[in-house]
Amino acid sequence: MKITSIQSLEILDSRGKPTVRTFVKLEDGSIHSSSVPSGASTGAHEAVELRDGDSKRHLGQGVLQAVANVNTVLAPLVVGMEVDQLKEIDQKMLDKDGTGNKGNLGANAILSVSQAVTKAAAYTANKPLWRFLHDYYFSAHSAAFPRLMVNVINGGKHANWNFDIQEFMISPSTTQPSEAVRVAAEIFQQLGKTLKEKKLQTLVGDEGGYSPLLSSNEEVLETIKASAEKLGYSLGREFDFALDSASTEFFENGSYVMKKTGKTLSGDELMNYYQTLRSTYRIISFEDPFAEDDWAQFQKFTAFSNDEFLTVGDDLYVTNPERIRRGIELNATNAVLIKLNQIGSVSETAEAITMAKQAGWKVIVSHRSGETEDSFIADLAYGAGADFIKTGSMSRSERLAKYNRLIEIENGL
Ligand code: 2PG
Ligand code: MG
Repeated sequence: MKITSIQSLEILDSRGKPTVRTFVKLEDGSIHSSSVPSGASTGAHEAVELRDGDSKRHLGQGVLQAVANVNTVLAPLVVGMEVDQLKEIDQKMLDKDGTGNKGNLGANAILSVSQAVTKAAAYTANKPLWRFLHDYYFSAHSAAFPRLMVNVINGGKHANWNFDIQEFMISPSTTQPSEAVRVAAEIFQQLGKTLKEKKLQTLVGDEGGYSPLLSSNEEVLETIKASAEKLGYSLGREFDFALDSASTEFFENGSYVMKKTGKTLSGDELMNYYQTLRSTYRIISFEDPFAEDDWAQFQKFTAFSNDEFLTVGDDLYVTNPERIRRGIELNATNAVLIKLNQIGSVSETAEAITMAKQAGWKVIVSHRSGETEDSFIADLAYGAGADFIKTGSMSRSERLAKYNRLIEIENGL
């Protein structure tokens, strides 16, 4: 079926910042839309998120140029094409952009079309999005439910630097979405009660986790653990801990500057600290434990892990197949974080996932800290058979949209 029109809009994300939503219309009159998210702790090597920079509108954060690029440059290119030619459509857009980082037309513009066209193609194939993604890109593996990584305490840039570590996550052991969501939600609710009893804040950060004034990372992990135990859940049995340090954000002149403790650590010292945390709290996954170009430190940590825990590259790889290839050659990590808007098209994202899987790495599909109600990543995580999905806490509807979508898939809806 042919695409008959494409139109884009400036909408707002969960932080109230502009983002792009694109509508694709097909010959039969059906309309399919998708929206793109936006990060705060972004990697330097990410594809370009085009913002207007004009200080009057939205403090320079408007995306009218990206919207115009969809309406006047990408639409004429793609309208008239068969909707199931997804790789060709993506390639046409990349060629038109002509840069390595989508700096010309904007990754936000290109991805919004890429995602909306993918949803339209799923519709014409009469398949749910996850099955379409699976059959088109990931047929070498089976679709499977990911474990959840649920960010119950927010720190770093997402919570005004209450903690140096950006994300304290719990990961329920079960992969059954409704059960995993229940366990995580119960722990989240109990954690809220515990904080209130201690007369601490229960206001939430960008990803829906609490950000109380606790004194240390250890106290955070201890408080979550105690809350879970109150419900009869034990660490290592019903759930594990995972961390995202987002350490690029506190890397200065070759050292890791911990704002909370006032300590400045070398890569090796930070690595030792992680090891101490791991031995006490059984942490199964360390995301961005080191800065985005600190390849050597990643290599050391991964070698040291002996595959007993995950070293995850987020800002390190920015979902870019070229950087992932380098990581595989260097044995820099044993897992990758996947974010569609870091690279800016669905087909390149699929390539990144496939490459990581072939290397035997674990794959974690992720949201951004600025999100919309679009639940594309839930279908992607299941269709690709990703090992984990990371999509925030058990509050804020833009986070729950993804968890709720997994429950729909589980129930065949
Ligand atoms: C991360 C993400 C999502 P942001 O660092 O993994 O949790 O944050 O979208 O701000 O880059
Ligand atoms: Mg991260």
